Amino acid sequence: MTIFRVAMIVAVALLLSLISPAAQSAPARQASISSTDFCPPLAPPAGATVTVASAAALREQAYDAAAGTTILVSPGVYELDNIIHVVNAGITIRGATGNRADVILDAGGMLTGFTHAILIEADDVTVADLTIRNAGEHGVSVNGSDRPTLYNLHIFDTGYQLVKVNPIGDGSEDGLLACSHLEYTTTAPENYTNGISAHDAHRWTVRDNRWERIRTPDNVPAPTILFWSGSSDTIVERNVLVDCYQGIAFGNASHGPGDHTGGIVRNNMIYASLPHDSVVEMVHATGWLVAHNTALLLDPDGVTWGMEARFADTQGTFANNLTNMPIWADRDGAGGTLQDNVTGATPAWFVDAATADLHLALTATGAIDRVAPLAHVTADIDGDPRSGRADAGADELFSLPPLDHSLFLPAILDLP
Ligand SMILES: [Ca+2]
Ligand SMILES: [Ca+2]
Ligand SMILES: [Ca+2]
Repeated sequence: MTIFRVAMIVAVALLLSLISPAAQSAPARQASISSTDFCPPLAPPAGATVTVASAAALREQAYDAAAGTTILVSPGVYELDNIIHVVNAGITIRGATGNRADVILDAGGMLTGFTHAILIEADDVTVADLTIRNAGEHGVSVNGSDRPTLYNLHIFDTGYQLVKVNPIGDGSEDGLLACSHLEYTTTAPENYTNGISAHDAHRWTVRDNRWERIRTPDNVPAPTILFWSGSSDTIVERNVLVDCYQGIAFGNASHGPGDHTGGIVRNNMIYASLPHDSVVEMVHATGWLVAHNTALLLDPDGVTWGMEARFADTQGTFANNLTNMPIWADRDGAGGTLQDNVTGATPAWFVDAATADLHLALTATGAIDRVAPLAHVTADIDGDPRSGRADAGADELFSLPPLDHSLFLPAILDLP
């Protein structure tokens, strides 16, 4: 076979792939070439299992069951009769059907109900597949316990933070908050809130959650995802934030140096059409990477920037982010590094900005293939690989490889 014939075959195959129906329809909406499911159902319970169908039984089992017991909660609305307090290691509390809408734990009312719906004071505890609402202060509190798993939850309308990690003992290590929906119906009932506030937390992962309207009545600064008070190595990825006043923060201006160490913020989508502040803040924080996040911010409340690093003790890197507002890398003397960020996005660059779908549209030529891929971000928010030239922001648009000789020339030359 001549080199000419091989080249012709390659060219024809490429042309066919370009005009095939699959290739034409692929970039339409959530253009994903990956089947990655980041939120599969939890594995069936292993070990001792008990099923409960009343608030009292749930509370009693949560407190008294032997370590390692799984408590399956039957479908229904549970008006709690006190805090669900977990004190034995390895307890799992999960909705019996796997559908979080089928089991609703109601703690009585924002600011007026029981302070926590669920209070965890033991290691290796899992809470999954259920809904929590109307806690006086917090939906779930973790008191320095290690390896908590909070999975497939719907937590909304609590008095203070929806999820709280308190600095008890040696802190909370290796926690997971994933695949959950956390929101206020309108706003928090007062100005003291966050989506999650974690003190002295280490190697936590917050991923694949949707956060909506995490904001206060008076629009005071309140990060949606806040790790601080000596926290370290937090990973925040593939979250979608909608109409939250602030976004993701490592450290806080009310604290001092050492408030957060390490950590990665990647592949998150942040959209705000309600008034908002800066949505990624690295404050008294060192060694962080903020990469491949998309932020479309349409009603800035006195800010002229969308992301920031702040104070002279702060160092880290903003890379490959896609926003419509500048990134302030040296606020108050901070040592943030800027690398390949694209800050000129418009709503037209996205599939459906009005519904917070910030996947790239084909028109986003200012973002597509504009940045060098990073070793710490090998896939996008959909699990699509980032190969070749990467796209700025959280989404890698599925597109056919460019007509680049380097892609098929070696195949031709290698043939006998
Ligand atoms: Ca601990
Ligand atoms: Ca690309
Ligand atoms: Ca994608």
